[in-house]
Amino acid sequence: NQSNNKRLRVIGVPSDLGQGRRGVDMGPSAIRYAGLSDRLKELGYEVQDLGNIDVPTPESRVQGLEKLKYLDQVRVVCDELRVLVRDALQEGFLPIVLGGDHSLSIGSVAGAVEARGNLGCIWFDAHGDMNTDETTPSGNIHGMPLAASLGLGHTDLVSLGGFSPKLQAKNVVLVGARSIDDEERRLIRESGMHVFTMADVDEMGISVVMHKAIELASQGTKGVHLSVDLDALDPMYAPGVGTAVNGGFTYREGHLAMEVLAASGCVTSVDFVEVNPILDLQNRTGQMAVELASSLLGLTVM
Ligand code: HAR
Ligand code: MN
Ligand code: MN
Ligand code: MN
Repeated sequence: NQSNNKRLRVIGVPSDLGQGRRGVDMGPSAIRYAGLSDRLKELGYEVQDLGNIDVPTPESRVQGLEKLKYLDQVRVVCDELRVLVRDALQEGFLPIVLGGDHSLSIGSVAGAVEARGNLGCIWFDAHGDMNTDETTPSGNIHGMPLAASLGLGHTDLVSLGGFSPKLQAKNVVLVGARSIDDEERRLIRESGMHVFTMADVDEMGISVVMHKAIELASQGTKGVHLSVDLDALDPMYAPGVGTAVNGGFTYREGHLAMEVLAASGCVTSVDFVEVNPILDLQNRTGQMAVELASSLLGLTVM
């Protein structure tokens, strides 16, 4: 349980293999430079930073004619991350994974489930990340990690760790969605996973949405993997992302979401992904990731 785990392990994944806009490979540096470790130490945590996984630079690879871009490399990176996340949990740490593009979550989810068993998943994202090799409009694997975790898509992505699916749709909750491809929408509906769109957040308020999300993700599970795509936030607060979509969370909605999660103590592993310092304004998005992590891990005002 998060609330009594005072040991954190940071794992950087400097990958931009899963998407088209270069620069997201510098995300882990940007988040570290915004002061992640110090902030978490101030909250009373022991913080171990493992540094970065080795990720090949696209320029050093020949991109074949295959439909899924850099599939082999993405799989190798995700598999390495799977082992590190699994080991962190087994050694009593809460893993904090820094991205890097969202394809890495195929690995973090796999490792978290391997270590803990049945897990729920809360996925903050403007997008669905529910494309498969058959539905992808782009060939970018960062549009597929949630599908892969639910057992949908290319076998190389689905079979990581030798088991599938990683997650059960009834315990998966997407929050903040506002840009879903038509085919993705069909897959989301057929899967039975839960979605709270930005329209739902507008109607119900983020507090109600989060309480519902936590209940769904926690039902019969041994914890919750939280995956935070910074593009869930409005570009005003997180401009440094490759695929920005207007109409996202305000600063306070983002923080209240984390604060409700903190109070519940349900989160057992977490990713912060898609931070792209090249597109950012003075590391605002890296800073946002650090502040969200602080709220998630229990920064209290009073
Ligand atoms: N749905 C589109 C695709 O599959 C766009 C992917 C979105 N990019 C992300 N994912 N940042 O959250 O290519
Ligand atoms: Mn790179
Ligand atoms: Mn995403
Ligand atoms: Mn996204």
